[in-house]
Amino acid sequence: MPVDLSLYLVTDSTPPILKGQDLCQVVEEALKGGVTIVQYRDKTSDTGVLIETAKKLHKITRAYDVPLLINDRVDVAVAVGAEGVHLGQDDMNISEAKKILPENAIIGITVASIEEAKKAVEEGADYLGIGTVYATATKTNTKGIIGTAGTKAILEAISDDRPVGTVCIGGINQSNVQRVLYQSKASKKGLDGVAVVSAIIGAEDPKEAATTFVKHIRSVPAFATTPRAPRPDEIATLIREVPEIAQKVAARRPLVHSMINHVVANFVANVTLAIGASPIMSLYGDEAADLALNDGSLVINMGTLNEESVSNYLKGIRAYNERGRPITFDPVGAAATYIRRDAVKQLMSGGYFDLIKGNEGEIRQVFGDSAATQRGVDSGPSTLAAIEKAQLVRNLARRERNIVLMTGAVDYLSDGERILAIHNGHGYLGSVTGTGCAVGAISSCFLTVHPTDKLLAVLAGLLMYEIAAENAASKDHVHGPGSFVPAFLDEFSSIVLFLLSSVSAVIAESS
Ligand code: 3NM
Ligand code: MG
Repeated sequence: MPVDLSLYLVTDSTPPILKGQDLCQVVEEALKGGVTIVQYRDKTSDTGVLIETAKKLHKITRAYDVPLLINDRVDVAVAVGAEGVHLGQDDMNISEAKKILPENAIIGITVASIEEAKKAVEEGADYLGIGTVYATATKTNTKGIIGTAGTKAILEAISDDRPVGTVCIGGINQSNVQRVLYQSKASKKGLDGVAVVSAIIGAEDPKEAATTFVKHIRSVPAFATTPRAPRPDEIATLIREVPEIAQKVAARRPLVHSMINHVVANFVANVTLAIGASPIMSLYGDEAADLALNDGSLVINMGTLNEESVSNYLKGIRAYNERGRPITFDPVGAAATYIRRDAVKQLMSGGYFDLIKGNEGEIRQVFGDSAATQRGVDSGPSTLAAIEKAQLVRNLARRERNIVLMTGAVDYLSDGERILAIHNGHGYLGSVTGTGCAVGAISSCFLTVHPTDKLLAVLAGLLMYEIAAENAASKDHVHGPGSFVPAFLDEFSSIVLFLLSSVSAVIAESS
């Protein structure tokens, strides 16, 4: 009978996580909430205590018809008649464990690399625990953080081998679980489930925590999208669809919540108004839950990072992911400093971004290219050839199952299937601060009104923006970046006014 790995609870006996609660009680609550398999993991207790606790746990798990596995200690599993074991790379190997355990015992093993995974599959493991996905306080002596990208690489490497179960482990919580499962499904073989310690064992209410996990695991994430294969006349078709999307923004006036740097906040708020949307500039994470109730989206722009920024952004990500509202991530200066590189890692593991937008250095850093460098937050000289840029945005979008926009003299946009190179814009955009950041806010508006084709949504916003810049730059009274800014805002809002008047014309015609 196949084992249901969808919500795999791993116990932890350390006092800080258990907060003085009784382990058996916590496990029973979690089972009530819908945990599908339990691993008793206790690295410190003596054998007598291990057996005694395992017996108690087994009585409980059996009442819920859920398998109990024992971490590491094959002897304890045999002594209590548990359904199986979970082995680490330094524990007894699979063939030795098989000699001791009953024939139908479940054997799982921790793997951190493709080599370990391949070997475990060959040796007959029933499932793999892939990790460490995200940094976690629960286990610090891990081999390394592999992220969703490393998880996906392992899944892909074993996809044509003998079928085995797969779960991932390390830092999985209610904010990132949907994203982790969703992104794993970009591989031929997606994950069967997630393994969780602290997000259930350490929860205020373990039953409720498990119930919420089950809800997230079973439902299609609100941000789910299917990249569209190019149609025969894709470019022309997309361009034809652009004005309608722009009209939708002007007609709906979505809210754009910008967690943005203080250098460009004023300019970005003005551009947001000019497009016909409502801006709110708030860096206060606790406000995000309320703001996410609106018809709107979030922009995270880490241009002026400080020691509180990341925790505020994470609150924002959680609130908007939970509501299924779009999030745009603008990793400003991502490669410039250690602090920023670390912030990118934390934010990328904090939830799902519908759009990642950045310059070449930033996108390379987010992709994990160690050669990425940045002197400051402005875009440095380009070092990639056009084809490499196109591949980079496509590969990142494919990996993250989202949209990636890499800005530059030519902008590259991809949803993992289609790749567009956009040549519009004007040199003045590069001489005024905030013009790149404003693209994040614009894109967010467009994602809000047109979630069904996110690539088209971002394209529509970008084209409108860059064509407004071209028109503004061609005005007689525009001589440089100073006179360009007001002309650009004028041009932008007059395009929007034009679109709005044609919306009412369409409504009038059809009524
Ligand atoms: N094994 P939490 S990470 C038990 O990488 C364990 O093999 C890991 O705890 C591995 O859900 C881990 O609290 C702890 O982050 C996971
Ligand atoms: Mg072990």
